[in-house]
Amino acid sequence: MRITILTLFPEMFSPLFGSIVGRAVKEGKLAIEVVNLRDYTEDKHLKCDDYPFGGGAGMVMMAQPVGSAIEAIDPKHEARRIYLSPKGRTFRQEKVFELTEYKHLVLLCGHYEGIDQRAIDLFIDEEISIGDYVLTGGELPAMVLADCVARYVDGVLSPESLVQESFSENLLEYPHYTRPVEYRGMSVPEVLRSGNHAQIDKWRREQALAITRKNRPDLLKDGGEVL
Ligand code: 4G4
Repeated sequence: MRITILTLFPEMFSPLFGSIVGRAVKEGKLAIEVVNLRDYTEDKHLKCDDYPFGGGAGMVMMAQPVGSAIEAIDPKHEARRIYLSPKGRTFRQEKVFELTEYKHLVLLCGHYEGIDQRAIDLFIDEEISIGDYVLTGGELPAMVLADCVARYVDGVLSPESLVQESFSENLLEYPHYTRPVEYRGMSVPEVLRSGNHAQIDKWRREQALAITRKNRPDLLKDGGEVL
């Protein structure tokens, strides 16, 4: 898998290269390229934004640097080209599974008021939002998407941790405990130390159902989605 990120703020992506995703990149399992859109501007002052036609507050990112960058990086349109924007379809786990099927993802990060609509119409396959809130830029959403997809690249996570997830489909996770047995007067539930795995599985299923009912009743209703 290859992920290309197009941004005016490449330095924002350093955290992605720490942690588990960074290890996968170092081990060659995953290629992540961060491309500075400013490198593609044809403006003599390296400008990448301008005032909005029609007036109004803020600046708009110009179509030209975006178009030139995408054409240089994916000339034959073999990549899935994604624009991170609050107007996109809401990101869910099903989309992660869909995106893991592509060899190359291009993630376009907008800033200011967003990008000239012509660049979106000409060069973007789909617009994705990570949730119903507004951020200063698409960089954090791009990192969220890259992290979600990276988990499914071969060898990034242990197969056990992914199998575990598919078992608990449609439910939130049961609570986890580790040592010590007692912390500030609170004990680890007895059943988890019983060694009775049938009982443990039953308890975990009940706990998962209870937390889902409390926090995400929508997941239990008909048409609840894969989590
Ligand atoms: C595109 C258009 C994504 C990108 C406008 C991006 C939230 C999300 C941006 C903007 C974003 C999300 C500046 C409003 C950058 N905010 N929910 N901001 N804005 O995925």
